[in-house]
Amino acid sequence: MTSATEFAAEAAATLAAATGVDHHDIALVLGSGWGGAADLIGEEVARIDATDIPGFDAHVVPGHHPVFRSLVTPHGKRVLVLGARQHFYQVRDAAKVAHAIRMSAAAGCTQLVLTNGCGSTRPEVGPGSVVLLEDHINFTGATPLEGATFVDMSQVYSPRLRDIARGIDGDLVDGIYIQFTGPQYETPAEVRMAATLGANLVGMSTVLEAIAAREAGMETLGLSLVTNLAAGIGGDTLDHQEVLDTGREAGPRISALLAAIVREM
Ligand code: 8IG
Repeated sequence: MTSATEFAAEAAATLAAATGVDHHDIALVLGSGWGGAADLIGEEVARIDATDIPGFDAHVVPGHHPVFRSLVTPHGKRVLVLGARQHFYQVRDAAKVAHAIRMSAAAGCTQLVLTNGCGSTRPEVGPGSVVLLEDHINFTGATPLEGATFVDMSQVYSPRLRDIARGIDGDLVDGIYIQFTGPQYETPAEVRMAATLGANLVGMSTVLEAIAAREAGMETLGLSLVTNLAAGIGGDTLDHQEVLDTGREAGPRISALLAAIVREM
């Protein structure tokens, strides 16, 4: 066991004690705009402050709530909702970013849904669009893995889970997500670079978490809500309020989509 795995097991033990639920099946990371989904997925069994769990520092970003919720679906599946994403731009430590994912794996989760809000390089895939991640580019220069940990990354985002999502909404498009470190948004030149490299979604999360999930062997789905056209694509400037507004407007629709997906996982 690595020390990261041991620390995750300690966090999972605290989570189990605090929630009274010793095993979860599915973990959800709810990013910008996705926060309403939990209410549709199942009945809340417990809700705890993330900061009560070892490894989760207190931090606040508008639109993010550092709580963990334990849900039970109508089918009896246990869902762990991670509302406390630690962004790389905050902690500058990929192991901290990965800690919630590793805790989920230690708590029993074999499936993971990573959601985010992001920018789009494709004008035809504009604000309000939901995109299924087919692949990603790690542009952070970091990794949560330590030592000679050669994790296969040839199929990060589960084709089976993507098929389930497409079965629910046949209009979902695929996308390739690039994680920048942030917290500044890109320049137009950086967005052109990202597109040249093959990305069409730009963001500041998800990729480092997906790497940790693959290491843990979790079946992973990635869903992006496009909240803005990437810099230089739309002509307008970018601001956080636009992100929040798009998320709020799309919230009910994307929450229903995510709940339907979780039901079939
Ligand atoms: I929401 O345009 C959101 N997050 N890097 N670029 C990057 N992250 C984002 C963006 C964006 N929009």
